[in-house]
Amino acid sequence: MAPRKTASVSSRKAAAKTSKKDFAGGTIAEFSKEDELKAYREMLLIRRFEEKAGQLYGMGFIGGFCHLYIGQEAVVVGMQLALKEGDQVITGYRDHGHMLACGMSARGVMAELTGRRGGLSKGKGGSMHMFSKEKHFYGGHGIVGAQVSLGTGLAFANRYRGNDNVSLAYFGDGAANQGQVYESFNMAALWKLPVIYIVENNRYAMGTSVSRASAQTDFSQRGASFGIPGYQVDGMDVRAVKAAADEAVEHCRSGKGPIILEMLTYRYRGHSMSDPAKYRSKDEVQKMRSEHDPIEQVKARLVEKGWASEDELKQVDKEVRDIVADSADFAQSDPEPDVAELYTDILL
Ligand SMILES: Cc1ncc(C[n+]2csc(CCOP(=O)(O)OP(=O)(O)O)c2C)c(N)n1
Ligand SMILES: [Mg+2]
Repeated sequence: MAPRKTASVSSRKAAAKTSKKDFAGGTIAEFSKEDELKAYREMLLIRRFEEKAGQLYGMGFIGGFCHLYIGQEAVVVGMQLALKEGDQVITGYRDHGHMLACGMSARGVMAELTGRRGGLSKGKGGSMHMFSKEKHFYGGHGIVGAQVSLGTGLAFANRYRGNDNVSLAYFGDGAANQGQVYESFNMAALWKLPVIYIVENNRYAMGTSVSRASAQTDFSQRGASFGIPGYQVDGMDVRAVKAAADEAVEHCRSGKGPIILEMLTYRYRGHSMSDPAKYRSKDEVQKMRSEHDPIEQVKARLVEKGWASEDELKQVDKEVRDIVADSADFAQSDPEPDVAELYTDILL
């Protein structure tokens, strides 16, 4: 993956045009049978978990907001494959996939969605506010763009402590227009902080398409004026994400400062559960699903190479469904937090 030139505006525009058109990718990582199976299982877990969360929401078990990650699974799964113990992850409110990819339990996430005691924030945070110190997951943030400054702070802490951990700050195409993103870019570049900025460009911010909201739609180049390199990545292909992640992690660990990865991805569901999705056609969604689905791509490769039969993959699906069903049962039967919990975990 060669760095894209950042010198000329016209070359940037040309590059953006080509890669946006068809997800024409950069490097593709070589995946062994084990890699493919692992990616398949992890992406499927997120997909099935989100489908179940959607159902529970519809049944009235989940209050407040709930933003599903369906369609974007390859991004977190591919990135996570490049990390080592101690690397940190932070994101916005579309966060269930990130938590599962970090190894947080399906039970803990689902029970938080239903506001139960066994939830990762003891049932007091809900969908947008979950954390795990143990898994180095720092939320779960409802304020668009806030996680970018916080993720930069995590990188600062790593630098200050002299370890070689990196932090991953995920944010959306809409969040990329927030002012604090650029204040963070400036500091990260100035102090060469080990942070990977991952723009999950799913083409919409609520109901507003990227082209309606952004003057410069090639988000990989948003750090150009700070000298931060950036790449566009096929965020629907877990191998492309892994390849980009490997290079980005190496860049940060070796002290070269921040880097931006723009993931070209797509969300199949509405912005949140109450989105009628009138801003795009059903055909657009269907086309993405049938031509670019991240899970179907892995499945097709596994079958084509003879690495797994349809039956073996059905068995994986069953195991994943069992984990999700167990989490849903737990999330409905676990008690709500005690009223006294209203007075704990708060700063006065
Ligand atoms: C500071 C702030 N402004 C506005 C909102 C309302 N809001 C919530 S999500 C959202 C869109 C963000 O879209 P994007 O960054 O593309 O992320 P996506 O939902 O596509 O994952 C907006 C404007 C908010 N939560 N915080
Ligand atoms: Mg978006």
